[in-house]
Amino acid sequence: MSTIRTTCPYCGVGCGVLATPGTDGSMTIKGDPDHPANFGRLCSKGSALGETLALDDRLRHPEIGGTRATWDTALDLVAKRFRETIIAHGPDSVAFYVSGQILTEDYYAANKLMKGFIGSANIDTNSRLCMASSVAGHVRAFGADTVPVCYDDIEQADLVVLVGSNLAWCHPVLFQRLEAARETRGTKIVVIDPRETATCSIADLHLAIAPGTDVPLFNGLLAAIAGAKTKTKARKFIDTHTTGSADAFQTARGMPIETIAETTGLSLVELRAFYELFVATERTVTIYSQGVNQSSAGTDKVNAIINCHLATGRIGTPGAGPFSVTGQPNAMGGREVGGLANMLAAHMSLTDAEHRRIVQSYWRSPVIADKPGLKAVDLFRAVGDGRIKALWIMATNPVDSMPEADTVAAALTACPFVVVSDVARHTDTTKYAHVLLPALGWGEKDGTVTNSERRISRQRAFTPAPAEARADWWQMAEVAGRMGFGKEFGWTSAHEVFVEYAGLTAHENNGRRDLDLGDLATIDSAAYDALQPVQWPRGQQRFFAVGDFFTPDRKARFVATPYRPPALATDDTYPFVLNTGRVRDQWHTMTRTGKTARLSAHIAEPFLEVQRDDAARLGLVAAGIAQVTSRHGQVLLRVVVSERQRRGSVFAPLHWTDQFSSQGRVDTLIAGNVDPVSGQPELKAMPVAVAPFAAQWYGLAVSLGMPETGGAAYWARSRAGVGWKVEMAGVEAPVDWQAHARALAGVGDEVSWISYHDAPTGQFRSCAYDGDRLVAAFFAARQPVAVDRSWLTALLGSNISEAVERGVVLAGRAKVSAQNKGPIVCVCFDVGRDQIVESLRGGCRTVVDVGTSTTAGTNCGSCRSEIKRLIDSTLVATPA
Ligand SMILES: Nc1nc2c(c(=O)[nH]1)N[C@H]1C(S)=C(S)[C@@H](COP(=O)(O)OP(=O)(O)OC[C@H]3O[C@@H](n4cnc5c(=O)[nH]c(N)nc54)[C@H](O)[C@@H]3O)O[C@H]1N2
Ligand SMILES: Nc1nc2c(c(=O)[nH]1)N[C@H]1C(S)=C(S)[C@@H](COP(=O)(O)OP(=O)(O)OC[C@H]3O[C@@H](n4cnc5c(=O)[nH]c(N)nc54)[C@H](O)[C@@H]3O)O[C@H]1N2
Ligand code: SF4
Ligand SMILES: [Mo]
Repeated sequence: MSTIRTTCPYCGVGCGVLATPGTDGSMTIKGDPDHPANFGRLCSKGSALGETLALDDRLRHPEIGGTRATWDTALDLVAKRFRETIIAHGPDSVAFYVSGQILTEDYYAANKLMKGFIGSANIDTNSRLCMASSVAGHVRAFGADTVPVCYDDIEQADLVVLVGSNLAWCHPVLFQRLEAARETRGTKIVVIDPRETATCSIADLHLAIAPGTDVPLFNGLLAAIAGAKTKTKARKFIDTHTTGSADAFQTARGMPIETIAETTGLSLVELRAFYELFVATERTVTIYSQGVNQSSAGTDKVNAIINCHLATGRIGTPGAGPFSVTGQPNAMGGREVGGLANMLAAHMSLTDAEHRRIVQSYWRSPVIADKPGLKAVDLFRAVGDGRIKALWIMATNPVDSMPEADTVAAALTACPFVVVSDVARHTDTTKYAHVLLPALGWGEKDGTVTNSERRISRQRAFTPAPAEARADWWQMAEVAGRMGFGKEFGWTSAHEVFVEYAGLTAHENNGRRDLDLGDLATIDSAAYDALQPVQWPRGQQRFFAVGDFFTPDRKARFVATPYRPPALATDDTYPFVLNTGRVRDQWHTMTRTGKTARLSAHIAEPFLEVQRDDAARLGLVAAGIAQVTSRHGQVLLRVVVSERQRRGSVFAPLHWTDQFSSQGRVDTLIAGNVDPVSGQPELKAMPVAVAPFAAQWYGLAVSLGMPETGGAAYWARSRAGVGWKVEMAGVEAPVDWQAHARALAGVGDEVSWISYHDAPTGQFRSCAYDGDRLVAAFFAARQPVAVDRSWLTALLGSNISEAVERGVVLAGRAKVSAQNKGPIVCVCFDVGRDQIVESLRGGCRTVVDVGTSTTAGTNCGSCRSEIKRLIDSTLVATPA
């Protein structure tokens, strides 16, 4: 088989991928040098895609009530239960909850079935947790959900402002493009984020803003712009192409700069430095992401940013504009088809009678939804209180990713009928399904996705589907057919769905709507298969340089944005603000990235990052365990003490689930407070209490088999080397350590154990050998176990015959320091922190030096910002 061109299934950068199957069943993954998103680059997650294709824990067959069923039986049951529920309780008693990770074709099918045939708008998506505030802000300002800029602009800008975006970890290839542009043109970079993130490694200015205070910061900027000697170009843009500036300026001027400083926690010097830089730099791009969107003032934050671009006329020209980067691979495609509960389809509005007529006539549908459906948080509340009685969840894991996650789980328990379409058999959501439908995964499915810059790319199949897995659009179409709508859902291929969708975007359009894919509506199946990445609108990279917005008067709207603090304030009981987000090498709920040892080597546990003084005051020790509680729930997380947090703020990743940890689901803590315009929940500012967890013992187990967790209060399991690793902490120590070690390891009784036990100090160590081969090891202590994890996992599965060496392993100490890698920084070449620090001691001074000496950072480049940070901290500590 030859090389297949496809698109990465992770983030919204939408990198082109070349997949080449080997004769041994392996898959070689490379960046596509011809794809205009990445020009051959891939980040750590993209590079490791070949390792996530293993079929273990795939959902292979439909199941009803946990028992294997045929597709016919399962689909009949879904159709029957949905139909019966609608007949008895009306169309609004059913709902779909879908995802920015399904393809445009899947999304189109789901949206068409719900809004045009069932006749309800109760279809919402995880994009509600992700892009809803950007969508709402765009619609308020531009009259449509239009992204005005493209990736080239990042390279052509002289100033890039990153607001609530950890681009280095979350859009790594865009970060690399920015980094490269900065090398050549000296781009200034400002990062606005309460935390010091990896992205700050290239920042000229980092504004460690108080959580949730972006609106006053940007209001202050707007006032500074208004007060600056007005440039005629900007004045002309405001006068000709916008309305509402007076109101917005007045609101912006309402807060004196001293109050802004106090509110944001920034100094006057910092504020002025930022404002002067912005005012002076014509070519400015403002990139923003979840620090903006996931807020109870998310839509205002978006408009406060857009206001500053309108006021300077910096929009739609090379190197200038507000840029909301999308999270998921098809977040943009979902917005295009209209997958949100408050949209209709193809950038048309539910509340516009003319739009409804256009869509209904095209769909030839019996009904058309005429009012917005329930948005995610309300949707699950309606499931919980019985208003929604049948729910179909597709390609998302709400039991982990929704706020008030335990309430979501309870709602699913109470719901009479839950269907889940997924690729994984075991997730925290599949547990609650009455019917499980196996979906095609990446590399098996076929269709299109749209990236952050409106570029449509093909995902192509290059490997056969496991067992009976079928495409998501096919599942939707089959159920539609069985509900009696077969005529309008008779597609036989993704191509047929795509051209129908493209036709809708062009239907009665005549230039009135931004989204028009008319020229793709007639492509044949061969042209669809060969489709090159295309940006819309065709032949135009940008929007709005000369105004012509999608509002009735074709003018953009300034929106006055008075400051509202986060929905919940801290108090004596819950004195810390919990911020949540992503780590470099994991993707959301880890159903795919958690399968690879390489991606798990970077960060293998759910953690809480705490500022040093806060940690000292709370009695938290580095690598100890913290108990974090809120009004909604409780979690246990590994403590990371750092200088990179603000005082009073703590950070935890969203990724860990019950599949990988004992109590790592951070969304159990978070209240479902939403932005009043977008309905997007506040996921970055939850008051919590933090206390040390009184662990009496800590344990570390590695094993070739999947180790048990032995009932420890805290555990986190990950792939490691050729096997597994479990970290543990507990209150009551096991009575018989040796029996405990055996029970954990899961490697059978045939192995021989070498152990060391020092009861008075609570030290227990034990290694299991099968002949010469190290097959498991268990270390326990009263303090966090101090063993180099990467050294130990590298030994797992290898032959160790010398008594001396076995003694070294049992002692948990690497023999020579060169073997000590420390925590892995570069996952491509398995280079650890200690090796990098060693190379710095050996004279390396730059990221390039370190790369030459250790190979770290020379493949995907995702770790270069961390290497930079190590250089900064190490060289300051040990000057040459
Ligand atoms: N590695 C990896 N990459 C991913 C993903 C993944 O799971 N893993 N997921 C993808 C998806 S779906 C998305 S949506 C994107 C998200 O990409 P990002 O939005 O870049 O990622 P997050 O870590 O969620 O949050 C960004 C930053 O917002 C900051 N922040 C918190 N509160 C505030 C505030 O009040 N103001 C400001 N200015 N900043 C604040 C946080 O400290 C955090 O560093 O990433 C995509 N890329
Ligand atoms: N606290 C907190 N919570 C958050 C966030 C945060 O920053 N903080 N971020 C929010 C954001 S921005 C997002 S996007 C969400 C993400 O949250 P989720 O969408 O819940 O996370 P995923 O793990 O991506 O879930 C995708 C599911 O679909 C399955 N899947 C993968 N491919 C396919 C396919 O082709 N078809 C089907 N049917 N299934 C498939 C996967 O196995 C997995 O179970 O989390 C949100 N929740
Ligand atoms: S930046 Fe990384 S995760 Fe995002 S699309 Fe590119 S390779 Fe995939
Ligand atoms: Mo997202």
